[in-house]
Amino acid sequence: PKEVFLKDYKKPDYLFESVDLKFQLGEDKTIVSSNIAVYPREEGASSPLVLNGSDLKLLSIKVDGKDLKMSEDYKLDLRRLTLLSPPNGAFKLEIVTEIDPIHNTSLEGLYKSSGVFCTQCEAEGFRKITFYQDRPDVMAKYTCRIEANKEKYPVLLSNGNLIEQGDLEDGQHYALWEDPYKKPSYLFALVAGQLESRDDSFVTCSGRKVALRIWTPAQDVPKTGHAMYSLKAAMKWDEEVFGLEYDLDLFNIVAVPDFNMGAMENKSLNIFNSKLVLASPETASDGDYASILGVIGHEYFHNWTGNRVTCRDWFQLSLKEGLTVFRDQEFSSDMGCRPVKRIADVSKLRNYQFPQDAGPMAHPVRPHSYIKMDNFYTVTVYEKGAEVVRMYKTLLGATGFRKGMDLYFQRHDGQAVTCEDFYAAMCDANGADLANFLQWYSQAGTPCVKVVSSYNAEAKTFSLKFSQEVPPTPGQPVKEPMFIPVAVGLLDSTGKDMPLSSLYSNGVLKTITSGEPVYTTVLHFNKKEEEFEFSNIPERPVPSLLRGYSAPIRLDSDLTDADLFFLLAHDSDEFNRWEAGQLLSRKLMLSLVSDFQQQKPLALNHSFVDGIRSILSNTTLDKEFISKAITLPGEGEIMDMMPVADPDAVHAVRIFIRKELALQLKQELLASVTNNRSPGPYVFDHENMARRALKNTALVYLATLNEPDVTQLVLSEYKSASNMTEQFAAMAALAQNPGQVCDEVLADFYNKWQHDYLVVNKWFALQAMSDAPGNVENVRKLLNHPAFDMRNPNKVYSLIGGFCGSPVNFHAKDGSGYKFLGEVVVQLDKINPQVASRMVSAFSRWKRYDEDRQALAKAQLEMIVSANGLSENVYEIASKSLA
Ligand code: BAL
Ligand code: ZN
Repeated sequence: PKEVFLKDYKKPDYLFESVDLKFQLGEDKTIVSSNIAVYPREEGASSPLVLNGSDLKLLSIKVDGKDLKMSEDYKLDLRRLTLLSPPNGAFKLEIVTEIDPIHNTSLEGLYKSSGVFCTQCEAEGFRKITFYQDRPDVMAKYTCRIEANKEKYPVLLSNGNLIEQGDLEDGQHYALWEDPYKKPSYLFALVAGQLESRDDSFVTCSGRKVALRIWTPAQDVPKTGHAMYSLKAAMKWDEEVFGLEYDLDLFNIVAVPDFNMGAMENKSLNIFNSKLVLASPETASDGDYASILGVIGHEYFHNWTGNRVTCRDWFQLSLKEGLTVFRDQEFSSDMGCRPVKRIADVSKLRNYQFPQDAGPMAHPVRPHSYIKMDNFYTVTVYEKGAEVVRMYKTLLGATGFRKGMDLYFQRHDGQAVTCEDFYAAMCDANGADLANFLQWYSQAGTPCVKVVSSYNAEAKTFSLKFSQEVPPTPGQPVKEPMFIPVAVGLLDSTGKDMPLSSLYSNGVLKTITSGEPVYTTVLHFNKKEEEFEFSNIPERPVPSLLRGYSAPIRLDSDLTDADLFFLLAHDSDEFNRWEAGQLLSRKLMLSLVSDFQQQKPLALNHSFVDGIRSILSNTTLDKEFISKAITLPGEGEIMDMMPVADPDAVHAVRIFIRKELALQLKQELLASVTNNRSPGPYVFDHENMARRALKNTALVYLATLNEPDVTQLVLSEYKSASNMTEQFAAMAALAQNPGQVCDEVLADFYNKWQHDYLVVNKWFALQAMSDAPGNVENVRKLLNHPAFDMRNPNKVYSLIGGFCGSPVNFHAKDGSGYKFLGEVVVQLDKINPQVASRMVSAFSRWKRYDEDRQALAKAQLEMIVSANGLSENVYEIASKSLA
């Protein structure tokens, strides 16, 4: 397979002015006609014109109305159609192709999902529809005419405005859509099917009335209320926070059950995985409601960050994705609880992105190369990319950041640009010099920062000495220092923030404030080593470092346990309050893992239990914050910190601590359950979600005791629950203890919900994640369950993805988990390479485990790499994992 490199980027020789598409949708084949106005980028150019194409049958090709001849005028291979000598100057290119959407199980290009035709073109799916310069820097105006059987496909949608529709002969009808905005091919979309819509409207800040429609099969329309609420909230928020207004009179969202990603931001026709649209209190959890809010916002925000201003090439993906994730994170924070959202986002980064950044697939936020672009829709490009955008805001302030955004749109509206263009807009708008900040785009690996503090009582100065190391990653053995913004506050002995007046670094004394007191300042740490000294500090402070998690780094400080307990109790920065508790938990877990490995008895220290007790009983704290603060770090996070990951030891320790806490805090946990029962019907707001979160966390702790009184309590919570959040949490709590009660509840849940495939997916995932010994056999059985279907990505993510997320069974010593995944990947790859490649990623950190496990995992990767007809998607991940 061919690798594509960023350094090889060349501008296209030909550009497209306009594209008129016609789709004749049929049951056994679909005919696609395209009519493209082509012009050379530079006058007089006469190089060949290369069009991408995949799985297409070419029916005809014409230039300026004349049929072209194979070999003489054009060449055709499996991946491209080359016009050998196009005319000098502008010309019309007409191509007719035949495609087979019905048998397209890759869910890329045009395919059918539950009877509905739909498209997915990002990143390179448009080439499965017709021959085209399928690259984001070719932007054109599109029209799209769709013809289909009227009875089977009454609704015909594409991008932009509907300008004509009508009936044709033989029960056919048509619709003609025109998108007035130039766009790259990856934003093209088409939908045809039996759908109904929830209709609403939004009046923009300048008075434009926008029709909003969310399309689903008729029976699901009642479940689109929350999605519509989310869309309207997102439209308003983008106007208020970024001054960005919607630019057409219509915005459509379509929900389909078979979709590789979460959703897709096609211009004015967003297509969504139905999991991220459909919700009712009975069937969707608080987590689902929050994801819907965030993803509806995310796709809507792309209208400016991604669509109006797009990427020059796919290496720049984070330009739109990192920025849009940052925007959706901020939106969700403003709609809910900011510290809690920050904690959730940082946990995701640590549990998923840090391991990626330390493994064989480590890549910079802007990758240098790829075999299949689909493999780079990663937590690094998205979540670390969002952290990079957040750092601009931390460095420039809210006003400076907004100025940078305004200049970015002013300069680049309608263009396909690069990460440097974004950086330049941020710097130029603020007259700022962000020095080596661009390293965040080009260097992979999580920077490790050490900090040592010292207090000089005589001089009343407090100093922080920083040093940084960026670990080597594939292809990048040596790294340069990064620009790391470190937000710092200092706590006095009563726990209050000290006012910060001046700071000395690099031989320069900087005044932090001369007026209003300042309690948090951002240090610009951009060298290998650097010391910062605060003056006028009357007593030894406890520093609160990296407030709000101001940079995506691993921080190693000299804070003592006493300092951490102090921060946990007093820090005004709620994120750091949580972080102090996590640092204590991590230390404790690692030391117990070492005891476990040496077969020493495990014991929990009192101060830790007391710390958790005081949080649990603190009525002034936010309840969701409490729930997060009493939750231990994930097993993956702890394994990531060990020289050799030991899933059995980490799991045993986590179970031990949870049981011990449940035993010692049983009364407090019971009170958290009884005090937080639903006062009435389900409400999606922070207060109610926080209450449910705390109650559910308490239930999960209590159920670890496996005592009859507790089991009865959890069972009664399960039976009386009036919403999915509480019903599912109670079932999950019981499922920790395999046995009769667990089996009965699982059977009851399936009986209740078998008609709702999204709920059944939760049921699959819960069983897949079980730590019951030998659970792989149960998962194998579930592959044959009538509700399971390998062709539906959500089902695969629930059952197979869920299984790989369970450290003990996936990493079972006998290799049964690895063997299972190896077999599934080979089978799945033939159906859907993108989904198979996501699954094979579970093997990527095999070198982190002991030698026996390494040998077993390696054997599976080798088997996969040698499989016949392997896709490039899976090949890239598997072969890089083996390297
Ligand atoms: N652009 C792919 C889906 C998303 O990130 O919005
Ligand atoms: Zn996105």
